[in-house]
Amino acid sequence: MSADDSRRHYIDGDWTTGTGDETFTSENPATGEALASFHRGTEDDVDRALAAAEDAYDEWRSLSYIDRAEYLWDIYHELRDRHEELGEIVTMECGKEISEGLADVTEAWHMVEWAAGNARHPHGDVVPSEIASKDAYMRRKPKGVVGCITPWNFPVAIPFWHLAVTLVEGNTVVWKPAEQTPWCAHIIAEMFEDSGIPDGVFNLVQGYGDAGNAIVEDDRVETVLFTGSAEVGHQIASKVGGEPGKIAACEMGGKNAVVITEEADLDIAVHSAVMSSFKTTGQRCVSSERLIVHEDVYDEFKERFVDVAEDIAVGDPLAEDTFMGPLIESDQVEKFNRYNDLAREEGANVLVDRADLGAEEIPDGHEDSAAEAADSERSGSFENGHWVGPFVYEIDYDEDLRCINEEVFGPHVALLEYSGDFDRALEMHNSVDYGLAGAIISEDYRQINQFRDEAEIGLAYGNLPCIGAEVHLPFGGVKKSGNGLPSGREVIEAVTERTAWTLNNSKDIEMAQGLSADI
Ligand code: UN1
Repeated sequence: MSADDSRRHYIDGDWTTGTGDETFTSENPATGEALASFHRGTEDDVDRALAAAEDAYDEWRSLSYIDRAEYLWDIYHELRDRHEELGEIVTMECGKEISEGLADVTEAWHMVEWAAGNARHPHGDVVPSEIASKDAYMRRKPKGVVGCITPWNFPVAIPFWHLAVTLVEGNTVVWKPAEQTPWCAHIIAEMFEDSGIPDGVFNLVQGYGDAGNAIVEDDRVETVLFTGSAEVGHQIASKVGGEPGKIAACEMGGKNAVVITEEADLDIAVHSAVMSSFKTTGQRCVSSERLIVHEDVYDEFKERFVDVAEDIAVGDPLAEDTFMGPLIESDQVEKFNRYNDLAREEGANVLVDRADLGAEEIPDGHEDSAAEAADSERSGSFENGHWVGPFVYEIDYDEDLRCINEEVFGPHVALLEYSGDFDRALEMHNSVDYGLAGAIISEDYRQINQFRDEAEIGLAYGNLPCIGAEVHLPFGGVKKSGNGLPSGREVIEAVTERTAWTLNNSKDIEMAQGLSADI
């Protein structure tokens, strides 16, 4: 692949190679094969994109909600029409198994549907004034130019979490997607182009952290939406935090847990724990790496969970019977192995160790797809894939153990036994610095309600896995997991300002709080 063949940035309504001469390649994590090559964005490219977004802003914000939403409805239909093709591309580029690739696209159109649908249900509160002759209400206004930085693990859904509401509300956008999934980003930009959205309203700069940083540091950007690692999110938040009026809404990782009490239905417990820990090969920010289990049910739960983990189907992500695809890249495999070693050093009793799963163990169950045939030569070999299987251990609980406090982002799962009442489970659950997602498995409504009220997390589930949030609910964390909501319905708070509007309908002036209006 030469630089000329590489796919371009989309800036001000044009496809451009940008000012840099470097390119980078998107790879299939299951095979290591190159999928496509892309131009790597520079600070100058970001500068141009921001200038375009700034120029486009006045006209875009002056359109009605309904008119702005029309462009998003076009994209909604395209996402639905191209569901299978896009789902396969998601799977090929980020390695998650095909039902997850398809669900990623479904989640994207759900978000677009919600954002564009709300154009016919404008937000804002009408508030009764304490004075009969006054009308009071709250209006929303767009912020201006919004910078979006998105991760690889939901390469279609999460961009739409950021983009859909932001654009419908009248902001313009410069977007830097993850360097691991530029192909999905490219297709999204093509959809925006096809929708006929005015030039400069939506801009895509492909590339790495330096391009993302240029967005974060630029004064023209009022709001940064970031979803990704805690490390990068905290850097962004501290950079932006010093500037009055500018905000960074960051949604980051977790060290999430499923709590299984002595009152649990163990079928639900095993099912929920397996889904929470192993879907997406443990690479959701909401994935669970801790299972906190009451002593009364511990042995039975352990036996059943271990049985499933021993057999869970790791393999070709395009094959329908696969449960877990590969990890995203070799650095992630190294990190996973490092944390497995650390757990051993910290005293783990290892129950399942399929970490070294070799490529020869990966069944090749997939028929070549249309998308693959069109876009890449399938090597048919999994030798260069980033394969791992589950690593499950039990360890005596100590709140300072690093292996149960630090996020691994892989199928690395600790079983932690507790005794006594539910307060102890909650104490263990809340002892980590993160606070994104968690679940309780119990038939006791008092325990369930206590978990809902006292678990220090933004997304709490009862008798369910702690993954699989719906887009029209708020999505975000507390503590080290988030400082805002760049996701789900609440993104509107980050990308709009509110004006409290009060209008006098009388010829007299009457003040609130009984303040004298005599002059
Ligand atoms: C993520 O974990 O990185 O709640 C996003 C879920 C999905 C989104 C996950 N709707 O599992």
